[in-house]
Amino acid sequence: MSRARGSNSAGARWSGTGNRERLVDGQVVVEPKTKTKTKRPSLYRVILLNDDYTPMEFVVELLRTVFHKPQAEATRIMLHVHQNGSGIAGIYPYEIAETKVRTVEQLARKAQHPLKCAMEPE
Ligand code: TYC
Repeated sequence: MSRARGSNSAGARWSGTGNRERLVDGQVVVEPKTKTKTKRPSLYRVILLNDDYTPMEFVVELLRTVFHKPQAEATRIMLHVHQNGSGIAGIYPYEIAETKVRTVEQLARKAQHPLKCAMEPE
């Protein structure tokens, strides 16, 4: 429905089709609504995988430096991975999660540890 702009008896403005309408040859033309709503990014879990060789201190250090976990939480996550086979290092939007995975694997490779890391949709 297209309405002219105006105000009600209480003085409140009502916009109807907002500022999307114009007159063309005496006809009211309403532009289609353009999408302006923002969407929250979908999130991904970054998963650390256990192995038999990567030193515990190395994993804790990664959790502190790459995932910004405090010492106690980093230790807790590392032990969880050690005991359960895998665990969540953090939850991030896609591109950030991707960068964390790459950073972990680069640092592990450089230190010659077999540590593996993955990401999965939250
Ligand atoms: N299991 C390793 C060890 O006993 C420690 C470890 C923990 C390795 C977590 C990887 O993601 C990992 N040294």
